[in-house]
Amino acid sequence: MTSNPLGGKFNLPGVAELERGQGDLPRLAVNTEACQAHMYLHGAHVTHWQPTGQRPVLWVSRKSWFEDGKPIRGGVPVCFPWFGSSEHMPDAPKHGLARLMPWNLESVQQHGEEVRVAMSLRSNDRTRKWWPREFEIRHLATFGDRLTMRLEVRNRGADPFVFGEALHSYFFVEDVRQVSVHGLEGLEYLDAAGGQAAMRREPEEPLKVVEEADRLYCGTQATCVIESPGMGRRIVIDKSGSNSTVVWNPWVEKAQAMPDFGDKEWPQMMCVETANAAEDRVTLGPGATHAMEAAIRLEPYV
Ligand code: TA6
Repeated sequence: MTSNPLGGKFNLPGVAELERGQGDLPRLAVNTEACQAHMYLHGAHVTHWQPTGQRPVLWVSRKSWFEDGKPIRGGVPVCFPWFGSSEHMPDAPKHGLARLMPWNLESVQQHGEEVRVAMSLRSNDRTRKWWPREFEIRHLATFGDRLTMRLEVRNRGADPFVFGEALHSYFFVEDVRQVSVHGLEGLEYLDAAGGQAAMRREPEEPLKVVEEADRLYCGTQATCVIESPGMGRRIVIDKSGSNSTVVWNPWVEKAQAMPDFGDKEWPQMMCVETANAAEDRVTLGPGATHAMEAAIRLEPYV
């Protein structure tokens, strides 16, 4: 058997191996009885998770960049230390810095049918340029018949800091116009679609997306379920340590305006994001750690 020079001590032969992915970027490829998955070191970005016998759960654009300094379009971008635009620096990269740079692979372990991966990012010259704070963020991903993603943020500096974060998850659906999202009924949201932000309230019924949607719901810990009749499944998103949920689909014109998004791809994706954003941003004291987790599983649609 030849050893994988990329993986070294992290390789679990036949189960989890480091390989060159798109754009020649290193990624961990998981292949177990329970699932197949990919996680890039770039952004600690999960791009693929497919439980055995199911179609892929995550969506990635065929036009995505796979390049240092640019975010991957699809999968689960990690947004940190802010969500959306930076409050104080309008020129700073949107959705923070974490999704733009390589993370450190800390460990890969097998526990039964699950593979647990830990990646971390520490404050460095590239992050201090935009955000002069000392931090460490760890992404602990568990790949099995469920996918759990846990972000742990630690303040390594001497002063408190405030941060926003998101697991900006892109789910693969047969047609966004056919799905409904449960868990957001009756909630107030910040509607950012169409350029003019406004507060609105959802009716007391599951959300159906019938036009561009860019909605931030604050103060909610609710589980969300994407009901996808065409694929015969429900995607269940449980969360903890998260008070915000974001729903996004760019629809026709916004999709056309994005260079890394295919013009006709928008019907196949739906973002339901586990986040702490806007008024739910987290204040973290020196030495303290905050954890946010999303746990994703499939159920049959009956
Ligand atoms: O989560 C919704 C959102 O903030 C939208 O406003 C939308 O533009 C999207 O994220 C994608 O952002 P990106 O910077 O990845 O193009």
